[in-house]
Amino acid sequence: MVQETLYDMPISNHGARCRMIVYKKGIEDRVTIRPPGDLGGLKSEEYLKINPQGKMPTYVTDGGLPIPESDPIARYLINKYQGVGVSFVPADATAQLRSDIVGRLHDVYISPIQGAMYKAAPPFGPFDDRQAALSELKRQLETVEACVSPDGPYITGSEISLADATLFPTMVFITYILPEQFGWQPADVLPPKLARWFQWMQANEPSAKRVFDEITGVLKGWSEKGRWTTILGAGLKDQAPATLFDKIMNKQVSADIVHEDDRCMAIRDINPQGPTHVLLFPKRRDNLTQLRQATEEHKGILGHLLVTAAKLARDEGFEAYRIVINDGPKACQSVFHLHVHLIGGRSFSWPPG
Ligand SMILES: N[C@@H](CCC(=O)N[C@@H](CS)C(=O)NCC(=O)O)C(=O)O
Repeated sequence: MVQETLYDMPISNHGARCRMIVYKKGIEDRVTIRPPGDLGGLKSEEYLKINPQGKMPTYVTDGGLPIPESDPIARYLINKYQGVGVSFVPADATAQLRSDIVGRLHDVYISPIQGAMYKAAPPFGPFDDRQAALSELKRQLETVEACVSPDGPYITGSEISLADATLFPTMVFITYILPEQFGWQPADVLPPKLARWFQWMQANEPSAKRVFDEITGVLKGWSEKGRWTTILGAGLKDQAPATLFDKIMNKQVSADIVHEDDRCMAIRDINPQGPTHVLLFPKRRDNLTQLRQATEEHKGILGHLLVTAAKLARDEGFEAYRIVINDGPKACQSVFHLHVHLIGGRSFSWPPG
Protein backbone atom coordinates (compact mmCIF):
# COMPACT_ATOMS: atom_id res chain seq x y z
CA MET A 1 0.00 0.00 0.00
CA VAL A 2 1.35 3.48 -0.90
CA GLN A 3 1.71 5.46 2.29
CA GLU A 4 0.42 8.96 2.76
CA THR A 5 2.64 11.27 4.81
CA LEU A 6 1.82 13.91 7.38
CA TYR A 7 4.81 16.17 8.02
CA ASP A 8 4.35 17.41 11.55
CA MET A 9 5.80 17.58 15.07
CA PRO A 10 4.24 16.98 18.52
CA ILE A 11 4.22 20.70 19.46
CA SER A 12 2.24 21.78 16.40
CA ASN A 13 -1.35 22.57 17.41
CA HIS A 14 -2.40 22.99 13.78
CA GLY A 15 -0.91 19.62 12.98
CA ALA A 16 -2.50 18.11 16.10
CA ARG A 17 -5.89 18.76 14.49
CA CYS A 18 -4.86 16.29 11.75
CA ARG A 19 -3.15 13.91 14.19
CA MET A 20 -6.31 13.75 16.30
CA ILE A 21 -8.27 12.63 13.23
CA VAL A 22 -5.60 10.06 12.34
CA TYR A 23 -5.57 8.72 15.92
CA LYS A 24 -9.34 8.67 16.31
CA LYS A 25 -9.87 6.93 12.97
CA GLY A 26 -7.08 4.49 13.75
CA ILE A 27 -5.34 5.03 10.39
CA GLU A 28 -1.74 5.25 11.55
CA ASP A 29 -0.96 2.26 9.35
CA ARG A 30 -1.97 4.33 6.30
CA VAL A 31 -0.61 7.74 7.28
CA THR A 32 3.04 8.03 8.25
CA ILE A 33 3.82 10.98 10.51
CA ARG A 34 7.28 12.35 9.80
CA PRO A 35 9.08 15.44 11.09
CA PRO A 36 9.77 18.24 8.57
CA GLY A 37 13.42 17.66 9.52
CA ASP A 38 13.32 14.58 7.26
CA LEU A 39 13.15 17.04 4.34
CA GLY A 40 15.76 19.37 5.81
CA GLY A 41 13.46 21.42 8.07
CA LEU A 42 10.58 23.82 7.64
CA LYS A 43 12.60 26.41 5.72
CA SER A 44 14.56 23.98 3.52
CA GLU A 45 14.22 24.15 -0.26
CA GLU A 46 12.72 20.68 -0.35
CA TYR A 47 10.09 21.42 2.31
CA LEU A 48 9.18 24.82 0.83
CA LYS A 49 8.31 23.01 -2.41
CA ILE A 50 5.48 21.21 -0.58
CA ASN A 51 4.56 24.06 1.76
CA PRO A 52 5.61 27.51 0.51
CA GLN A 53 4.76 29.05 3.93
CA GLY A 54 7.40 26.86 5.59
CA LYS A 55 4.94 25.75 8.26
CA MET A 56 3.60 22.54 9.75
CA PRO A 57 1.60 20.51 8.98
CA THR A 58 1.93 19.44 5.35
CA TYR A 59 0.40 16.31 3.91
CA VAL A 60 1.49 14.36 0.85
CA THR A 61 -1.21 12.12 -0.60
CA ASP A 62 -0.61 8.64 -2.01
CA GLY A 63 -0.88 10.34 -5.43
CA GLY A 64 2.01 12.63 -4.50
CA LEU A 65 -0.13 15.78 -4.11
CA PRO A 66 1.21 18.07 -1.38
CA ILE A 67 -1.44 19.74 0.80
CA PRO A 68 -0.41 22.71 2.95
CA GLU A 69 -2.65 24.06 5.77
CA SER A 70 -4.26 22.00 8.49
CA ASP A 71 -7.89 22.68 7.52
CA PRO A 72 -7.76 21.20 3.99
CA ILE A 73 -5.57 18.37 5.28
CA ALA A 74 -8.14 17.55 7.98
CA ARG A 75 -11.00 17.73 5.46
CA TYR A 76 -9.08 15.47 3.07
CA LEU A 77 -8.53 12.90 5.85
CA ILE A 78 -12.23 13.03 6.72
CA ASN A 79 -13.25 12.53 3.04
CA LYS A 80 -10.64 10.01 2.05
CA TYR A 81 -11.17 7.86 5.13
CA GLN A 82 -14.90 8.46 5.50
CA GLY A 83 -15.64 4.76 5.75
CA VAL A 84 -13.03 4.19 8.43
CA GLY A 85 -13.98 4.68 12.08
CA VAL A 86 -15.81 7.78 13.25
CA SER A 87 -16.90 10.11 10.45
CA PHE A 88 -16.21 13.56 12.06
CA VAL A 89 -19.24 14.76 10.05
CA PRO A 90 -22.27 15.27 12.29
CA ALA A 91 -25.50 13.94 10.80
CA ASP A 92 -27.34 17.11 11.77
CA ALA A 93 -26.88 20.12 9.45
CA THR A 94 -26.95 22.60 12.34
CA ALA A 95 -24.27 20.62 14.17
CA GLN A 96 -22.14 20.66 11.01
CA LEU A 97 -22.72 24.40 10.74
CA ARG A 98 -21.54 24.87 14.34
CA SER A 99 -18.42 22.90 13.47
CA ASP A 100 -17.71 25.06 10.42
CA ILE A 101 -18.22 28.30 12.31
CA VAL A 102 -16.00 27.26 15.21
CA GLY A 103 -13.25 26.12 12.83
CA ARG A 104 -13.46 29.38 10.94
CA LEU A 105 -13.37 31.51 14.12
CA HIS A 106 -10.35 29.55 15.27
CA ASP A 107 -8.43 29.88 12.02
CA VAL A 108 -9.26 33.49 11.22
CA TYR A 109 -9.22 35.11 14.66
CA ILE A 110 -7.40 32.87 17.16
CA SER A 111 -4.64 31.14 15.24
CA PRO A 112 -2.95 34.36 13.97
CA ILE A 113 -2.58 35.75 17.53
CA GLN A 114 -1.67 32.56 19.42
CA GLY A 115 2.03 33.54 19.19
CA ALA A 116 1.38 36.23 21.83
CA MET A 117 1.52 33.36 24.35
CA TYR A 118 5.05 32.23 23.49
CA LYS A 119 6.78 34.24 20.73
CA ALA A 120 9.64 36.45 21.89
CA ALA A 121 8.60 39.52 19.92
CA PRO A 122 5.66 41.04 18.03
CA PRO A 123 3.86 41.17 15.70
CA PHE A 124 1.15 38.87 16.98
CA GLY A 125 -1.16 38.86 13.98
CA PRO A 126 -2.32 42.46 13.64
CA PHE A 127 -1.13 43.37 17.16
CA ASP A 128 2.18 44.95 18.11
CA ASP A 129 1.32 44.66 21.79
CA ARG A 130 1.30 41.29 23.60
CA GLN A 131 -1.28 42.25 26.25
CA ALA A 132 -3.63 43.62 23.59
CA ALA A 133 -3.29 40.37 21.63
CA LEU A 134 -3.96 38.30 24.77
CA SER A 135 -7.06 40.38 25.57
CA GLU A 136 -8.27 39.79 22.05
CA LEU A 137 -7.62 36.07 22.47
CA LYS A 138 -9.86 36.10 25.54
CA ARG A 139 -12.55 37.96 23.60
CA GLN A 140 -12.37 35.46 20.76
CA LEU A 141 -12.79 32.55 23.19
CA GLU A 142 -16.11 34.15 24.14
CA THR A 143 -17.14 34.27 20.48
CA VAL A 144 -16.37 30.55 20.20
CA GLU A 145 -18.17 29.86 23.49
CA ALA A 146 -21.35 31.30 21.99
CA CYS A 147 -21.23 28.63 19.26
CA VAL A 148 -20.63 25.63 21.52
CA SER A 149 -23.57 23.26 21.89
CA PRO A 150 -25.17 23.57 25.35
CA ASP A 151 -25.74 19.80 25.41
CA GLY A 152 -22.24 18.51 24.67
CA PRO A 153 -20.27 16.49 25.25
CA TYR A 154 -18.58 17.51 21.96
CA ILE A 155 -18.45 21.03 20.54
CA THR A 156 -21.44 20.53 18.28
CA GLY A 157 -23.38 18.00 20.37
CA SER A 158 -23.36 14.24 20.57
CA GLU A 159 -20.85 13.57 17.75
CA ILE A 160 -17.20 14.43 17.43
CA SER A 161 -16.50 16.82 14.54
CA LEU A 162 -13.68 18.73 12.94
CA ALA A 163 -14.38 21.55 15.44
CA ASP A 164 -13.20 19.36 18.32
CA ALA A 165 -10.00 18.47 16.50
CA THR A 166 -9.39 22.11 15.50
CA LEU A 167 -10.00 23.65 18.87
CA PHE A 168 -8.68 21.12 21.36
CA PRO A 169 -4.93 21.39 20.59
CA THR A 170 -5.03 25.21 20.75
CA MET A 171 -6.85 25.00 24.09
CA VAL A 172 -3.97 22.89 25.37
CA PHE A 173 -1.65 25.84 24.68
CA ILE A 174 -4.07 28.32 26.23
CA THR A 175 -4.80 26.36 29.41
CA TYR A 176 -1.14 25.49 29.96
CA ILE A 177 0.49 28.85 29.20
CA LEU A 178 -1.89 31.56 30.40
CA PRO A 179 -2.15 30.44 34.06
CA GLU A 180 1.43 29.20 34.41
CA GLN A 181 3.28 31.97 32.62
CA PHE A 182 0.96 34.97 32.64
CA GLY A 183 -0.69 34.36 36.03
CA TRP A 184 -4.26 34.13 34.72
CA GLN A 185 -6.64 32.50 37.18
CA PRO A 186 -7.43 29.05 35.74
CA ALA A 187 -11.16 29.81 36.04
CA ASP A 188 -10.74 32.96 33.91
CA VAL A 189 -9.02 31.21 31.03
CA LEU A 190 -11.86 29.29 29.39
CA PRO A 191 -15.53 30.26 29.48
CA PRO A 192 -17.82 27.66 31.14
CA LYS A 193 -18.98 25.52 28.20
CA LEU A 194 -15.48 25.37 26.73
CA ALA A 195 -13.98 24.59 30.14
CA ARG A 196 -16.40 21.68 30.67
CA TRP A 197 -15.78 20.37 27.15
CA PHE A 198 -12.00 20.63 27.55
CA GLN A 199 -12.07 18.60 30.79
CA TRP A 200 -14.45 16.04 29.29
CA MET A 201 -12.26 15.58 26.21
CA GLN A 202 -9.16 14.93 28.32
CA ALA A 203 -10.97 12.39 30.48
CA ASN A 204 -13.03 10.61 27.83
CA GLU A 205 -11.53 11.08 24.37
CA PRO A 206 -8.24 9.14 23.98
CA SER A 207 -7.28 10.94 20.74
CA ALA A 208 -7.54 14.26 22.60
CA LYS A 209 -5.65 12.96 25.63
CA ARG A 210 -2.90 11.78 23.30
CA VAL A 211 -2.38 15.19 21.66
CA PHE A 212 -2.71 16.79 25.13
CA ASP A 213 0.25 14.70 26.30
CA GLU A 214 2.23 15.36 23.11
CA ILE A 215 1.81 19.13 23.32
CA THR A 216 2.23 19.54 27.09
CA GLY A 217 5.33 17.34 26.95
CA VAL A 218 6.98 19.91 24.69
CA LEU A 219 5.58 22.94 26.54
CA LYS A 220 7.02 21.63 29.82
CA GLY A 221 10.40 21.41 28.10
CA TRP A 222 10.00 25.01 26.95
CA SER A 223 9.25 26.08 30.56
CA GLU A 224 12.32 24.23 31.85
CA LYS A 225 14.54 25.85 29.21
CA GLY A 226 13.34 29.33 30.23
CA ARG A 227 11.35 30.07 27.10
CA TRP A 228 9.24 32.66 28.95
CA THR A 229 11.96 34.31 31.04
CA THR A 230 12.47 37.12 28.54
CA ILE A 231 8.79 37.56 27.70
CA LEU A 232 7.18 40.70 29.06
CA GLY A 233 4.27 39.95 31.39
CA ALA A 234 5.45 36.36 31.85
CA GLY A 235 9.00 35.81 33.22
CA LEU A 236 9.85 39.45 32.71
CA LYS A 237 7.87 41.56 35.16
CA ASP A 238 8.13 45.26 35.86
CA GLN A 239 9.19 45.37 39.52
CA ALA A 240 10.55 48.89 39.69
CA PRO A 241 8.90 51.21 42.23
CA ALA A 242 5.81 53.18 41.25
CA THR A 243 6.37 56.81 40.24
CA LEU A 244 4.55 60.11 40.17
CA PHE A 245 2.95 59.04 36.88
CA ASP A 246 1.17 56.15 38.61
CA LYS A 247 -0.26 58.63 41.12
CA ILE A 248 -1.41 60.85 38.25
CA MET A 249 -3.04 57.89 36.49
CA ASN A 250 -4.70 56.83 39.78
CA LYS A 251 -5.91 60.42 40.28
CA GLN A 252 -4.04 60.63 43.61
CA VAL A 253 -2.15 63.60 42.16
CA SER A 254 -3.81 66.04 39.79
CA ALA A 255 -2.29 67.01 36.47
CA ASP A 256 -3.24 69.05 33.43
CA ILE A 257 -4.02 66.20 31.04
CA VAL A 258 -3.82 67.23 27.39
CA HIS A 259 -4.32 63.81 25.83
CA GLU A 260 -5.33 60.33 26.93
CA ASP A 261 -5.98 57.17 24.97
CA ASP A 262 -5.89 53.48 25.80
CA ARG A 263 -2.08 53.33 25.58
CA CYS A 264 -0.67 56.68 26.67
CA MET A 265 -1.26 59.89 28.55
CA ALA A 266 0.07 63.40 27.92
CA ILE A 267 0.25 66.01 30.69
CA ARG A 268 1.69 69.52 30.98
CA ASP A 269 5.08 69.66 32.71
CA ILE A 270 4.85 71.61 35.98
CA ASN A 271 8.31 73.01 35.30
CA PRO A 272 7.91 74.02 31.63
CA GLN A 273 10.97 74.66 29.51
CA GLY A 274 9.04 76.60 26.89
CA PRO A 275 5.61 78.13 26.29
CA THR A 276 4.36 74.58 25.72
CA HIS A 277 5.94 71.61 27.46
CA VAL A 278 4.07 68.31 27.43
CA LEU A 279 5.16 64.91 28.80
CA LEU A 280 3.89 61.82 27.06
CA PHE A 281 4.19 58.47 28.81
CA PRO A 282 2.88 54.93 28.34
CA LYS A 283 0.04 53.93 30.66
CA ARG A 284 1.65 50.52 31.10
CA ARG A 285 5.30 51.05 31.89
CA ASP A 286 6.17 47.43 31.09
CA ASN A 287 9.78 47.77 32.31
CA LEU A 288 10.38 51.00 30.40
CA THR A 289 11.75 52.85 33.38
CA GLN A 290 14.29 54.23 30.94
CA LEU A 291 14.72 54.09 27.19
CA ARG A 292 17.69 51.78 27.70
CA GLN A 293 15.25 49.04 28.74
CA ALA A 294 13.60 49.06 25.30
CA THR A 295 13.25 45.73 23.51
CA GLU A 296 11.49 44.55 20.37
CA GLU A 297 8.35 44.29 22.52
CA HIS A 298 8.32 48.06 23.02
CA LYS A 299 8.40 49.07 19.37
CA GLY A 300 4.63 49.52 19.28
CA ILE A 301 4.36 51.79 22.32
CA LEU A 302 7.47 53.80 21.38
CA GLY A 303 6.03 54.39 17.91
CA HIS A 304 2.69 55.32 19.45
CA LEU A 305 4.29 57.92 21.75
CA LEU A 306 6.09 59.62 18.86
CA VAL A 307 3.04 59.57 16.57
CA THR A 308 0.93 61.04 19.40
CA ALA A 309 3.57 63.69 20.08
CA ALA A 310 3.57 64.66 16.40
CA LYS A 311 -0.22 64.95 16.45
CA LEU A 312 -0.16 67.15 19.57
CA ALA A 313 2.52 69.32 17.95
CA ARG A 314 0.35 69.69 14.82
CA ASP A 315 -2.66 70.57 17.00
CA GLU A 316 -0.58 73.27 18.72
CA GLY A 317 0.46 74.62 15.31
CA PHE A 318 4.15 74.71 16.27
CA GLU A 319 6.52 76.12 13.68
CA ALA A 320 9.35 74.29 15.45
CA TYR A 321 9.45 71.97 18.37
CA ARG A 322 11.76 69.58 20.12
CA ILE A 323 11.22 66.00 21.24
CA VAL A 324 13.46 64.87 24.11
CA ILE A 325 13.90 61.61 25.97
CA ASN A 326 16.24 61.92 28.93
CA ASP A 327 17.84 58.64 29.96
CA GLY A 328 19.50 58.55 33.36
CA PRO A 329 19.99 61.09 36.18
CA LYS A 330 22.99 62.64 34.38
CA ALA A 331 20.69 63.39 31.46
CA CYS A 332 18.25 65.00 33.94
CA GLN A 333 15.78 62.12 33.99
CA SER A 334 13.87 62.50 37.26
CA VAL A 335 10.83 60.21 36.83
CA PHE A 336 11.71 56.59 36.14
CA HIS A 337 8.79 55.85 33.85
CA LEU A 338 9.87 56.52 30.30
CA HIS A 339 8.46 59.77 28.97
CA VAL A 340 8.80 61.92 25.90
CA HIS A 341 9.09 65.69 26.29
CA LEU A 342 7.39 67.77 23.65
CA ILE A 343 8.61 71.37 23.92
CA GLY A 344 7.40 74.06 21.56
CA GLY A 345 6.45 77.68 21.11
CA ARG A 346 10.01 79.00 21.05
CA SER A 347 13.23 78.65 19.05
CA PHE A 348 15.95 76.18 20.01
CA SER A 349 19.70 76.20 19.87
CA TRP A 350 22.05 73.37 18.92
CA PRO A 351 23.81 71.54 20.46
CA PRO A 352 21.29 71.11 23.26
CA GLY A 353 22.65 71.71 26.74
N1 LIG B 1 -2.58 28.29 8.89
C1 LIG B 1 -1.60 27.26 9.09
C2 LIG B 1 -0.80 27.58 10.34
C3 LIG B 1 0.40 26.67 10.46
C4 LIG B 1 1.33 27.08 11.59
O1 LIG B 1 1.30 28.23 12.08
N2 LIG B 1 2.17 26.14 11.97
C5 LIG B 1 3.13 26.36 13.03
C6 LIG B 1 3.08 25.20 13.99
S1 LIG B 1 1.49 25.09 14.75
C7 LIG B 1 4.52 26.40 12.44
O2 LIG B 1 4.83 25.69 11.52
N3 LIG B 1 5.38 27.24 13.02
C8 LIG B 1 6.77 27.28 12.68
C9 LIG B 1 7.15 28.47 11.86
O3 LIG B 1 6.28 29.31 11.53
O4 LIG B 1 8.34 28.58 11.56
C10 LIG B 1 -2.31 25.90 9.24
O5 LIG B 1 -3.48 25.88 9.60
O6 LIG B 1 -1.69 24.88 8.93
